[in-house]
Amino acid sequence: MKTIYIIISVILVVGVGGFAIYNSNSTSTSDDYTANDQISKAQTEKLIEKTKPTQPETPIVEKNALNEVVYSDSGYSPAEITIKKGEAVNFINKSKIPLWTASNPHPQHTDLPGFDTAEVLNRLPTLSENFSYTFNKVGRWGYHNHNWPAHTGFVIVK
Ligand SMILES: [Cu+2]
Repeated sequence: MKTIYIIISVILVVGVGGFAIYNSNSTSTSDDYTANDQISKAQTEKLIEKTKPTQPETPIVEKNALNEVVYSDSGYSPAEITIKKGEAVNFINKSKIPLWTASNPHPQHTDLPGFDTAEVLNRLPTLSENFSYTFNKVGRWGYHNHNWPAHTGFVIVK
């Protein structure tokens, strides 16, 4: 008879204890679930970030970068610009005289034939007229304003 009481009390202890453990586990499990859920979202975002194709963000820059040289009464700025082959340079005229950008040497313009505002426009450049030239030949090209040859610059094409 005593044995039955012992068995029953053992069952009760185990049962109550087990229920208590189950309860505490289920509470913490739901907390853990939320935490895990947030972590897994963050991890998923990281994974998505990592698995993104590693292409350059702006491949357009390669070919169509805005290479700008401003010409003022004090000359070309920047006086030296480095670009990639196939890119264009925009010469912006903010001076008081017409800008006739042309390849060195002055006055022949033969270092880079064709790099000559008047030749490209097939007329003389007018006042405050801008000029864009695409460089398809690698090199260090010196140029000047044909209307003011002391003002010079370089385009380095790589
Ligand atoms: Cu010249």
